[in-house]
Amino acid sequence: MNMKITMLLTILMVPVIAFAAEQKMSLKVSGNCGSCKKRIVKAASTIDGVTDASWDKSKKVFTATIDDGKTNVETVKRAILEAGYDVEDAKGNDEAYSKLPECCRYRDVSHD
Ligand SMILES: [Cu+2]
Repeated sequence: MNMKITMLLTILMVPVIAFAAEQKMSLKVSGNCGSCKKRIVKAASTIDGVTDASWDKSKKVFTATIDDGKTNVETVKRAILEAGYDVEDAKGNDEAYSKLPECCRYRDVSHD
């Protein structure tokens, strides 16, 4: 293939690669109930580039689709920690946790 065509194809491919950045993510996130779910989903959804955020109450698993041109898993994880919820091995923000309604304090009470 001649050099000019190769270069042209390379240039044309760049936007395709740049926009094909959506990826699924999942994290283990502690929580108790529907209110926890709302807080977790809200914390993640406020980040630009996060869509389809959800949290499975029985599995304690958070899932979302992220546009990795705009954000990343680490940013989402930090937002959920800030809301007071434990993510994977990291402990959620204590101050935010202490402000949760009593029924949502998953470290002390469980609805399972
Ligand atoms: Cu709750």
